[in-house]
Amino acid sequence: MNRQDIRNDWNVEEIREIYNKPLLDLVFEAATIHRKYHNSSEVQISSLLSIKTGGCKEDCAYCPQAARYHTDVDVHKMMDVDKVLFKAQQAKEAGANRMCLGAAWREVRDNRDFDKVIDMVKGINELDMEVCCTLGMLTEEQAQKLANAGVYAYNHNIDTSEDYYGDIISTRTYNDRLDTLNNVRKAKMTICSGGIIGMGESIDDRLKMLITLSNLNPHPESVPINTLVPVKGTPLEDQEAVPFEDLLRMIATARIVMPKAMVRLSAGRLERSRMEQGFCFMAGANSIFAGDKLLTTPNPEFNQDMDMFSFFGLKAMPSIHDKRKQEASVETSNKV
Ligand code: SAM
Ligand code: DTB
Ligand code: SF4
Repeated sequence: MNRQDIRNDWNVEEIREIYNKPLLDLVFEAATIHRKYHNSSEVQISSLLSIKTGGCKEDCAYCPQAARYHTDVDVHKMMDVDKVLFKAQQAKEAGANRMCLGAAWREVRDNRDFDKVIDMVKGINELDMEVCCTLGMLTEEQAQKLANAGVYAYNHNIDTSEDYYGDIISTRTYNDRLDTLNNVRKAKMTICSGGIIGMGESIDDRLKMLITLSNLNPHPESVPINTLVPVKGTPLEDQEAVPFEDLLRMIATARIVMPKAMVRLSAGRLERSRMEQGFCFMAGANSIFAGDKLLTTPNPEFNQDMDMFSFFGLKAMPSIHDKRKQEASVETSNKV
């Protein structure tokens, strides 16, 4: 490993210089780093499931699930454990080997709903699927409980730069988010943290967000780059669409500054053509959310994504369970 590739001290001038390179030079550099640290023919497929929908107390300006905005989202209480396990089984049969459970909570509370989540996590692990959760803020103890139940990754986005955060959310602070990430790290779950582009922030805000993420030591294992899905009824419903070039530059820059992370091409894929998405995979994206729904908004059909994969010669990445099994079988055959 070249030590200089993995850094926790990027500054805004350096990142700006990378971001503003001639487009094809930028993509080439990102693709080169990508191929050094990853198998570039593999893309992780994660399936998202909203286990508790809408009615959230927070005021995140982008979010269709915030109770204070009038959106078309149907509020739904916590799903039953059996139903979630059934959905996980279906996702597995369709080809996903990672399941991400999302709840419209400000923070986790120590109540029966949290106990249910713990049972869901255990059940999904028994299906040999990797489990990720995104449930809002966590204390150290709650993080430990999730880790003990078998949660592999915790998603908690910082969303934008610290400077712009207050324009988007007022009901919690940037530091609240960072505290939870710290608790996730202490509990030894992997960190999935990224943000959203297209909320009216400047390019520098996007780059500062990448600096905050890359200053985490170690880097987040997974960095979702969402493009805003403007939802009617939210304060950001009329935001302008993000030019493709901006998304591509953002993905490539994230790949260069966090070489080992999984960079996830997250919300907003419906608005991108197959070729545009292919360009993102070239520039270092190596993970997607698949299935016809994100949490509450539409996403490409699973079969359409599988066609796209075969068109580009991509295949689904093995889950952490598959990798552990492969390692165990190599160890056994070495002993024989
Ligand atoms: N309530 C928890 C929280 O806020 O951490 C978990 C669920 S929340 C919906 C997860 C993430 O989805 C947010 O942090 C945000 O980055 C992303 N998100 C929500 N609404 C979005 C939208 N309209 N467009 C793009 N990303 C969105
Ligand atoms: C993430 O970064 N993107 C996903 C996941 N983490 C939980 C959520 C996207 C949500 C898009 C809006 C919706 O479907 O409600
Ligand atoms: Fe609630 Fe999460 Fe939506 Fe914010 S992003 S309103 S915390 S569900």
